[in-house]
Amino acid sequence: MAELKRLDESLFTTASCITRYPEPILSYKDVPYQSALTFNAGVMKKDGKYIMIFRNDVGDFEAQRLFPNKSGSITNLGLAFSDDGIHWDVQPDPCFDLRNDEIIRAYDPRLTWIDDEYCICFAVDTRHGVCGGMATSKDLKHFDIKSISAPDNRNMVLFPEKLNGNYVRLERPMPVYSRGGHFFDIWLSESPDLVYWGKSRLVMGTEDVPFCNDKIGPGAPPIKTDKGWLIVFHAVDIDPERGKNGWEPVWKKRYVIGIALLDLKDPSKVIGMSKRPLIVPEGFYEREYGFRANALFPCGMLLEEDQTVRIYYSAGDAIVRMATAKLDDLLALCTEPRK
Ligand code: BMA
Repeated sequence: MAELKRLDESLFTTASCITRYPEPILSYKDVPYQSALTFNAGVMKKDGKYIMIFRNDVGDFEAQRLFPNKSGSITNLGLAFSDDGIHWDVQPDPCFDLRNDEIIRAYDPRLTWIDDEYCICFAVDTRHGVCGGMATSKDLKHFDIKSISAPDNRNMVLFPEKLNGNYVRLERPMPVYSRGGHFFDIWLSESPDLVYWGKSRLVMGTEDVPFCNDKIGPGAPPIKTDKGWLIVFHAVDIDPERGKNGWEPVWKKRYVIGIALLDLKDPSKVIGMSKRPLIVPEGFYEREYGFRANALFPCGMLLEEDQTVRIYYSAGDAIVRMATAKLDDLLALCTEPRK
């Protein structure tokens, strides 16, 4: 494995334009069926209502805390609705579960509204590798699986409109032979029909991100602005000195949230990126609580009428959180050096 880049620790502060909602907005306590960890939630807004699909790891919260990795590994996806995007009404049953002899779990959903239907992107652990899947739905009850990629690939997010006649997604393949083992970058692919994907090209390499020495991955479906497509992504750094960190016996990684701007016409071109993280783990829920402390993972982002952006992200692989910022401040972070 290639040597790890040493990172400047002073980069790791949260941007001052970010305001966190103080409490988790979803935890296992909100779920009316078996649940231990609720996280990595795709969120969108339609007709004034907020819609969330979240990853639900089944088990017992206390057992997970005391015996991580030993208390079962069943995952399904839950569905929740909300009038304010903060208080959620979780539906009585999970909405999505692909388990069979080959598929171990579908997880980490992202939600996009396109062509008058929902499109959900998800990761799939199979017995022969990790894949990225996409499905459409009119009612979030019945899903039409459009594609499941070859391994290893995941973290797919779909743009909310076609560009030059094609659907466009960001994705994160995992090249283990050719990139030194652990440098995984953000790519873009196009499709005429959500089934066949091609014209793949690199968007952003890990080496472009000063607060990463491991991997990056797309976070939420992009938001269209006058200046470009606004994206959030997760960026990971490894410190071999880190030991136990959360409930897992060993966890040497930290996941932070980054922000960038992509060209409106050709979103494989990065036209701006904050050289510092947007959000880093802070406070009890992000640094102490949960399965894997110091792991922030964004899967949802939406723009309100008053130009506030909401970012939905998970902490500790255990809860969903929400933070807000003004759109103009986020755009400025992508194009101007931060003080
Ligand atoms: C990633 C995925 C996510 C998870 C994150 C942090 O590699 O497995 O599902 O939230 O790690 O543990």
